[in-house]
Amino acid sequence: RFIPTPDDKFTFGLWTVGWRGVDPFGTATRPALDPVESVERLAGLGAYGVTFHDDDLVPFGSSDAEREALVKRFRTALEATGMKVPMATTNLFTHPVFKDGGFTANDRDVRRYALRKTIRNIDLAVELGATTYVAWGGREGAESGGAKDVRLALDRMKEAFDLLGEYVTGQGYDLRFAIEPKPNEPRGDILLPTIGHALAFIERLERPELVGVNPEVGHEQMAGLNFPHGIAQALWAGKLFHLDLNGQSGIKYDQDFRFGAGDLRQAFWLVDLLEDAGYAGPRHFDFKPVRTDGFDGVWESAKNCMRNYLILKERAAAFRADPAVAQALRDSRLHELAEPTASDGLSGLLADRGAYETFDVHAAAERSMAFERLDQLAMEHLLGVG
Ligand code: 3MF
Ligand code: MG
Ligand code: MG
Ligand code: MG
Repeated sequence: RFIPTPDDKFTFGLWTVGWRGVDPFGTATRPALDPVESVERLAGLGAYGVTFHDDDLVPFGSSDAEREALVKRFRTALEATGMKVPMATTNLFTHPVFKDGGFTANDRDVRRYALRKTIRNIDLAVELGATTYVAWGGREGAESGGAKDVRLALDRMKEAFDLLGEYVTGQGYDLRFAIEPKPNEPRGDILLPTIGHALAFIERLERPELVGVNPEVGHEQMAGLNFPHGIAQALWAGKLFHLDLNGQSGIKYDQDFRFGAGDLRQAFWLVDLLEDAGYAGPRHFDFKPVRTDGFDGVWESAKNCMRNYLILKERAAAFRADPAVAQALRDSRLHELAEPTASDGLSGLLADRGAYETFDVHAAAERSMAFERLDQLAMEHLLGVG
């Protein structure tokens, strides 16, 4: 049980299993992983595909010939294993040239370089079959107030996405962008810090239909936000183009635990939501295998990201199928929330004396919402005793 297959559409960033354990206080605890080995191992575990930053596949500064050879090897591994590349992204944060950002760096030449670096990898992403291009603006931000004029930076951010949209449209590419919000780390404050900020920004673009979001569990939780709620709003807006699954315990640094670790109850509601909404995109893991472990822990945690998703999927389905839950949902009047408030229109609402003049406010106030029973049933299903 809980053995994944490619039909489950689980994907992993090359940078996840390939993370060497470098953190702000310590050097690498594991050697580098060959992307080809990652593809083969993940395929063996039942994954659907991999994703990558340009520099994960082709180290920064490689020559054109080196790039060609690396891509060729990678493509051969994809073909041999049947692994897909549904998404790719750009590293605009590691090299010191991006210390003040990529698309919103104060230095104009850095911004132009960031766009060219992105476009170069977009071509490769499309060649490898990707249909989603993620943009995490990790260095788009500041540590101090005067360092960034945020309104101008947003102008430049919009300019970047407008240019990228123009590029993919001109090339006739079947590629959409997904902005990944994060509140802070590595910058003191990052622009487009939450799903909500990103959704509002997207509506100001020239081609809003080309741009959605790539929310990460831990990133919203770093801001103390409820991740399933954010995902629900992204779905409601038709903007959930992709997502990063992982684990996080509250408002801390970006922990990137395997999926299912950290806030388990939000993970349960997230899987319930994705499955109920019929989300058809990849279930993409962006996690960091703990630096205390060797490669045993790397593959163990990769396997368990998928396993935990499948366990939660089964638990959520059991919750939804339970007659006691159906009754509890009725008692909590979820079906009423699905009804329009004024199907009789504004005039009907205004003419309805029962809506106000004769409305029994006290009786309505006394009705229990019965949420405690509903939540306990959810918890018992989550714990496997439901
Ligand atoms: C950082 C992240 C990033 C993004 C990645 C994809 C290194 O906290 O989550 O991972 O997911 O750049 O755009
Ligand atoms: Mg992250
Ligand atoms: Mg994270
Ligand atoms: Mg991420």
